[in-house]
Amino acid sequence: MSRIVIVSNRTPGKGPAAGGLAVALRKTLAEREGFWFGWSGRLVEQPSSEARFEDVDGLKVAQVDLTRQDHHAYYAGFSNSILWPSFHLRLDLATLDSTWYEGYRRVNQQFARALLPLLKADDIIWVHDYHLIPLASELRALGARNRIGFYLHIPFPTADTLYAIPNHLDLMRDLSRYDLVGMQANRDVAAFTEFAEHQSPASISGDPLQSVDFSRTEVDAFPIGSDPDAFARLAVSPAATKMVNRMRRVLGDQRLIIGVDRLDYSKGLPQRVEAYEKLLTHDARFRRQVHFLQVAPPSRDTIKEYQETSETLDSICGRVMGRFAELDWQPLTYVKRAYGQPSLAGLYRLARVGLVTPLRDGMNLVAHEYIGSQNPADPGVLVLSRFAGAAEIFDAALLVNPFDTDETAEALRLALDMPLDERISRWQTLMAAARAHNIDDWSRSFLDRLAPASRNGSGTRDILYLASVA
Ligand code: ADQ
Repeated sequence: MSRIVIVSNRTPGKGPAAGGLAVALRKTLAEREGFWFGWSGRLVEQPSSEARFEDVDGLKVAQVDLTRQDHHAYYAGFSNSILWPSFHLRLDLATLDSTWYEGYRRVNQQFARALLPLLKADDIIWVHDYHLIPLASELRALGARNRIGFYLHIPFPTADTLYAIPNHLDLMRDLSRYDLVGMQANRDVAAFTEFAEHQSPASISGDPLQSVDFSRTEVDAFPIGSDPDAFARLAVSPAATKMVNRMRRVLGDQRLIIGVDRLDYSKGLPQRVEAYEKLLTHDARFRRQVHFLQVAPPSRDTIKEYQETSETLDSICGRVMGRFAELDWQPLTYVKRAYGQPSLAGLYRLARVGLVTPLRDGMNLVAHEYIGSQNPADPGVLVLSRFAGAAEIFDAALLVNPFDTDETAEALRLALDMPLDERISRWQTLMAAARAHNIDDWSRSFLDRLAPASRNGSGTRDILYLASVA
C-alpha cells in the first residue's frame, strides 16, 4: 500500500492533540505508513534546506525551519492578511501588500525542495489549506509525479472576489496542478466551478492562451466533521463534570447560551453579542434567567485587524454589562482563553443553546462538537449561521443570517422557549447528520478518491502532465 504524506503549515506537537483534525490525521498515519511534513515552529537566520525527522509521540514528523522575514510574508502576510480575509469575502480587511507574494512562493519552494528527496515514487501526498496552494506546482517543477491532493479548510471565494486577489491567476493555475481538490461544501465547489467554467481570459490576462486548464483536476466537496460519539463520552468524563460543577455554581437556575470560537473577525462575535443584547432588550423575562458564556482565545494577534476585533468585542461586552448587570446578576461571561476538549464538551452539554454564528466559515467544527456533547434526554438547541459550511449538513438547526441581529435574537428566543419534544427530535436529526459526516470517514473518503486506483484512464495523467510542464 502507498505511503501517505500529510503536509500542513504546522506539524502537530507533543501531548494530547488539540483538534479533531490532528487526531484524525494521526489515526490515518497510524494505520498507513507515511509521515507528516511542515514548519517546525522555529525561526532561524538561514532557512533549512533539509527536513529533520522527529518522533512526536510515535508519529513520524519531518520539519523545516523558516527565516523570520519569510515566515512573516508567508504566514501573517500573504496567507492571513490577503488569502484569509478575501476567501471569507472580507476584502475590506485585506492588506494588499505586493511584497508578500514572493515570500509566500519562497516558503512553498522551500517546502518542495526539502520534501522531494523524502518521497518515494508511489507516495500519496495530501496538502492542507491556503498556506500551501502552490506546493503541487513547486513539486511538479522539481519532477514529482506522485498523486497530490489538496484540501481547502476555508470557503472558496466568489468569482468577483477571486479576481480582486493579487496573483489569483497563478493561484488557480497552482490548484490545477493537483489531482484532487477537496472543498468543505457544495457552495465552494459551485464557486470554484463558476470560475473554472466561466473564467474570462480578457479579465484575467488579456491572453486567451493563459486561461487555466482544469481538465486533469478533480474537484469535489468533502465536508469535514468531528467524532460526535467521542464528544458524547467526553461530555460526561470526570474532567467535564468538574468544569460543569464549577459553572453550575455560578449559574444556579439560569439557562446557559454558549459561544466557542477563535477570536477571529470571520466568527461574527460582535454581531452575536449584539443579538444577545437585543434579546435582553426586547424580552425582559430573560433577564436573570439566562447567561451567555463566550469563550474566545486570541488568535493571530500580531495582525491589526485581529487586535481591532478584540477591542470591538471588549467594548460591546462592556456595553451589555453596563446596561444589564446588577449587583447579583451578570448577563455574560467573556473568557479569552483556550480550554481542553473535556472541559469544552462539558460546557457544551450544560448549555441550552449553542450559538454558532460565523459571518462565513469553511465548516465550523464547534457546531459538530456541540451536537455530539448533548444529553439525548434533554438536548440543547443549535443556532447556526446559514453562511457556515455546516449549514448544508445541519438543516435541523435554527438557521440564521448572522448579519441580521434581530433574526438571531428571535432564534435565541425560539431556542430558549423550545419544548423538550421538539428539542429531542431536532437533536436526533442533527446527531444522525454529525455521525454521517464523522472525521474518520472524511479522511478515508478523500484518500480513497486520491488513491491511484481511482484515477480515470490509468497512466495517461502522468504523460499529459509532463506535456504540460515541459
Ligand atoms: P477554525 O476557523 O479554527 O478552523 P472551527 O471549525 O470552529 O474553526 O474549529 C475550531 C476548533 O478549535 C474546534 O475544534 C474547537 O473545539 C477548538 N476551539 C475553539 N475555541 C476553543 C477554546 N477556547 N479552547 C479550546 N479549543 C477551542 C478552520 C476553518 C473552519 C473548519 C476547520 C476544519 O476556518 O471553517 O471547520 O478549519 O476544517
